[in-house]
Amino acid sequence: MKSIRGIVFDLYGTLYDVDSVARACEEAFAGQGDAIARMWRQKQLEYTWLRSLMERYVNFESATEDALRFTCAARGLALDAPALRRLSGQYLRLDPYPDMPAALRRLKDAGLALGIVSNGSHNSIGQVVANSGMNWAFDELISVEEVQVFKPHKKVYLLAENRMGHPRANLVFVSSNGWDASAASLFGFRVCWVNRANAPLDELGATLEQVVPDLGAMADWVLSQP
Ligand code: LAC
Repeated sequence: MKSIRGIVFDLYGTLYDVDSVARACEEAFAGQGDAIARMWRQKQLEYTWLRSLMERYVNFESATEDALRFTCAARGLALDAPALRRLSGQYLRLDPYPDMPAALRRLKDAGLALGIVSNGSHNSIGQVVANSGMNWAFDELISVEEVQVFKPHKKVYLLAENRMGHPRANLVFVSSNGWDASAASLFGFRVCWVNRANAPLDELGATLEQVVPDLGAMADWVLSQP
């Protein structure tokens, strides 16, 4: 194994808790917050994949709003324009996972370059990071906007490798999304899958170098590598 020079993180669900939008959904639609948040996230991902296949990129904010409109329509819920804006805005104010700041501090203190590569637009990534006071942690904030196609397209991982400035074999890719971790591994990154939900690995033909339950264990593993 090549020595580790830097780490690239997925954003949604890996560093920041997408379930934190469930609270706002619950306030808007009592008794349905969790179910709406889950379907919304799933649709949001589907729309990014479908748009990539269709070669009809829209930015992540638009895909997120489209997914919420679909989710409410599917559940027979009325969604007016202010509610759409308010709920979609929650994706800009996500809570970091509680173990995230300390884990990143340890990696940073070890001299590793840290970056985020996300489906989010430059604006979304920038706001999520700034709103959580985490700007100090990252050397690179990398958005798919630059290649106009979403993960898991290879162009996105190539963009991340180029922007981080180290060969892929010297970079660890960290994601809690099994499909993202799989694609990153097939691309050639060293991969650490943060499998919080103890889910089975997606059947995409990839093997992952390391699987951990949380970001603290991720930092332990990275720092134990030669
Ligand atoms: C992201 C999604 C895939 O941050 O979680 O790109």
